[in-house]
Amino acid sequence: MKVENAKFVKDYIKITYDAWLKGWHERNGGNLSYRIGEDEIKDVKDQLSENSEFVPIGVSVSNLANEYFLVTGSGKYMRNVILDPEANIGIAKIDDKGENYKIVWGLLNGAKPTSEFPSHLMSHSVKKEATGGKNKVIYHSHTTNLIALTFVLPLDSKVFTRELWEMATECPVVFPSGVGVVPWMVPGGAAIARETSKLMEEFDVVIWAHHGTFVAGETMDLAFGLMDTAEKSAEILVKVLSMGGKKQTITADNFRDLAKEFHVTLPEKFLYE
Ligand code: 2HA
Ligand code: ZN
Repeated sequence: MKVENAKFVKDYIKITYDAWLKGWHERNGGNLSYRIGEDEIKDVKDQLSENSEFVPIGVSVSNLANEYFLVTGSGKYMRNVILDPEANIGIAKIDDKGENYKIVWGLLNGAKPTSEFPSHLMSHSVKKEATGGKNKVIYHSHTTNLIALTFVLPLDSKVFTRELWEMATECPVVFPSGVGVVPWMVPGGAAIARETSKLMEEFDVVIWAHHGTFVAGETMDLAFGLMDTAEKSAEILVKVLSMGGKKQTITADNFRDLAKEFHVTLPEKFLYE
């Protein structure tokens, strides 16, 4: 099967275009990676060229050895993926130590994976372990309202989680473990990858102060939906703060009632008075 016709590639393209329309991907902002399943890679195996050189990832991810990832190209625009997938995204294969990758499809003319590939792979590594292999997607975007909030709220997971939960009743059900916050760091390297992946052990949403958001999900729909839900909640909070702040809200006890009814566990550390 042609790679472009595989369902996981079509799903990937749909998300990149939907996300562009959301306004989260100015210029080359943001990137998406998908850990391709064994069945899925089998269907396109005859389209892959395995003779490219391995290059260092910059981090070590031994539990991802020999896995294949569909990933955005460095400097490539999310809005262009739909126009020419083979030029803007590619399939990277990890070596048998989890320390190097090579491009086996796409990223034409010597293009490289996103500069955030180390953050994606370290987060995949943590999530693969934590979900028994179920998590497949790591997605980074430049969500306008979540970024705006990092200029006014304390850069504290407890505050961000509670404020976002209060802005929409569905939030604690969609991200019951809360959100993590990474203080401002230089993007694109091993240090921010380590900080992000540490928080991914606890959270599915990690906000990079003054930069953007990382989410993890089992499917493209779940990852995109999670980004969309958190960002929608941030948009409401920006409006509420702009109107002079909360006059009433959802209380800690309201959340406890919600948790019971919806069968989710909400950590007490977020339900402070
Ligand atoms: O791919 O979003 O963080 C461009 C970025 C870097
Ligand atoms: Zn970014």
